[in-house]
This record gives sequence, structure tokens and C-alpha cells, in this order.
Amino acid sequence: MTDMDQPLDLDHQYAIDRDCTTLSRHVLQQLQSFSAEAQDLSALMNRIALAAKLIARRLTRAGLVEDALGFTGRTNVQGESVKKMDVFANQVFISVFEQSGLVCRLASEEMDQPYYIPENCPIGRYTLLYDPIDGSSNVDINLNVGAIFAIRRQEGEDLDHTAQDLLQDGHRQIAAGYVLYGPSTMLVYSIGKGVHAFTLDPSLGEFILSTENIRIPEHGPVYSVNEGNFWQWEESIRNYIRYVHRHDGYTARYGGALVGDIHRILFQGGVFLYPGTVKKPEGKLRLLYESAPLAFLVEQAGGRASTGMQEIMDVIPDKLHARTPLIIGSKEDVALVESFIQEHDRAQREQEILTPKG
Ligand code: P6P
Repeated sequence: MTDMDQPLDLDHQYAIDRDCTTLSRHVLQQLQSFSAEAQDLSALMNRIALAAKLIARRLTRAGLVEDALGFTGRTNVQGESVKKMDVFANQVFISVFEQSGLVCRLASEEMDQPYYIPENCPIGRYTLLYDPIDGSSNVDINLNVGAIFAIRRQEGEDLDHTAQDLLQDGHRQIAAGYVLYGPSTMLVYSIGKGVHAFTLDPSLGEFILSTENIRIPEHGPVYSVNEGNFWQWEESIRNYIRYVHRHDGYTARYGGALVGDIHRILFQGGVFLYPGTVKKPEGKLRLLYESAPLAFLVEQAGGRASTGMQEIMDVIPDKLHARTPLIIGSKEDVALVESFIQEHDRAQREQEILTPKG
């Protein structure tokens, strides 16, 4: 027998097979179809992967490249100071998708209105909604940042460019995920058939399957929240925080960058909260390109995402940059936070009944 007749041992065979499981192949395997829509989804995910690679390349050299760090001096539609990396990453997504023939619009945290693909470019039937760099305050201190994305089909013609068809609930998402720019660059996605993680192999320039069918634990030790806002919260949220302070088995982890905090909870279990405050009941995080994509993903992994009163996936935004409170993670931990909200509301209603009118 020649060497070629000798089968590789299973470990080597597995390693080769895994290195060949690229993102585009995985999408087609998921769908078990080569239909036009399956090919579209595979191509869309491939484009997102290309954007992630281009952004990762700049992030890993940010300290060495002119004009990569720091602020632009402008504020975005959110009223937030815009970082140079925000602008760069936003433009990368536009450049990667403009000639793809896959999308008709790109809606981004960084743009007041969606970017409509110019008429001299091929127009597709999908919209990409994205936060190009989430947690950009971490860029200048070399801590993890991320990108969050969702894909929706265009519904109707949107001839007046008001993008009204985007103002629908999260069930209209056909794919969603995030890119985590950390010690390694990971892309975690779902097309409604489970949650799967890919790790960028810089030596190949490819995202390679690293974890398939991720399931979030029913309960976990982590609670992730900015406790600096404690005195701005409703009493019910303060009561939840008092509870986890006083009970064993909880640990606080908060990175100030949503994607990293969610990634930890996806793998270890627990809950992330960005509640509304008395002054801003709607909270800080944006529904269409932060909370809804993450809700889609976490639900696919067996978790939950809630505003505290409603499933995030059911929320219908009134505007493109609508915000919602966000409580997301393990089923049991999200339910525990909600129980404090429901208990507080019940006590308030009881008090109102007992308090004589007039
Ligand atoms: P705070 C980053 O600006 C971001 O949008 C999320 O990535 C992060 O979870 C949150 O805001 C942090 O906000 O108010 O705690 O600094």
C-alpha cells in the first residue's frame, strides 16, 4: 500500500474537515439548499466576514497607523462623540456591500438615515442593519470591541426612501450576529438554525468553525450591568441588584462593550442589563441594530431577551434609532430580573388601590 492509500488518523481528518468548514460553506450546510435565497444568505455572511477581516486588520495595528485612534470631533445621530474607528468601520461595510448586488440599503448606528445603494450599482433585496464598532470607547485603550448585525428582507418598494418597512418587530430578521474583536476575532451568527461561532485564522485569512450549536446555560453566575447608574434606576432594578449582592453564587462582570459582555454570558450563562432610568425610561441601547439582533441570537441559543415588560423580539420601533431597555441572557436569570419588576408593579398597584383618592 502506498502512503496515499493509508487513511489519515481521525484527529488529522477532523482537523482538515474543520479547517475546510468556512462560513459560506456552513451557511449552505445549515440550509441544506442551494436555492437563490440560500446562496444570497451565504454571500451576505461572506461579505460580513470580509468587512470583519478588514476592520480586524486595522484594529490590530491601530496604535501604529496614522489617524486610527481618537475622535473625529463630530457627534453622531445618537449625540455621541464619533471616533475615527467608527467612521472607518462604517465605511468598510458600505464599501464591502455597495457592489455586492445583495443589499438595497444599509442602516447603521453611525448614519441618521439608511444609505441607499446608488443606482449605478447592482441593487439587492436585503437590508443590512449594523453597529459597525460597538464599544468604540475601548478602542483607544486596546480593549475588546465588537460589531453587531442583522439582515432583513426589503418589503415593498420604499420609493420615498423612508424605510418604513424596517419599523417592524425582530421576527422579520432572517439572520443576525456579532463580530468580537478580542484576543482572537470571532464571528458568531444565526440564520435561525442554531448559533455558531467562527474564529478568524489570520494565517488563512478565513473564519473557521470553532463552536457549533452554542447553547446558553439555563442559569449562570454573571450579572453584567453598569452599577454606576444605580441611583438612576427604577426601585425594582435596585431591588434586583440588592438581591444579587446579598446572595451567593453571583459575580459582576462589565466590560463597557456590549458584544464582549454578551459573548461571556452566551458561553458562561447569566444576564446582561441595560435598564431604563427614571430620566430615560427607554434606556441607551438601540433596538434595530443592537438589542433585536442579540435577542434573535440569544433566543436561538436557548436564552431570552426582554425589555422587562415585553420580549425584545416583539417590540415594534417607532423610528430607526429607537432605544429599548435590555435584559438578556439565561432564561432563569432574565426571569429573575422580571420578577422584581412585576413584584414592584404589583405593590405599586396595591398601594394605589389602598390610597384614598382626593
Ligand atoms: P455605559 C457602548 O457605548 C455601548 O453602546 C455598549 O457597547 C455598552 O454595553 C454600553 O454602551 C455601555 O454604556 O453607559 O455603561 O458606558
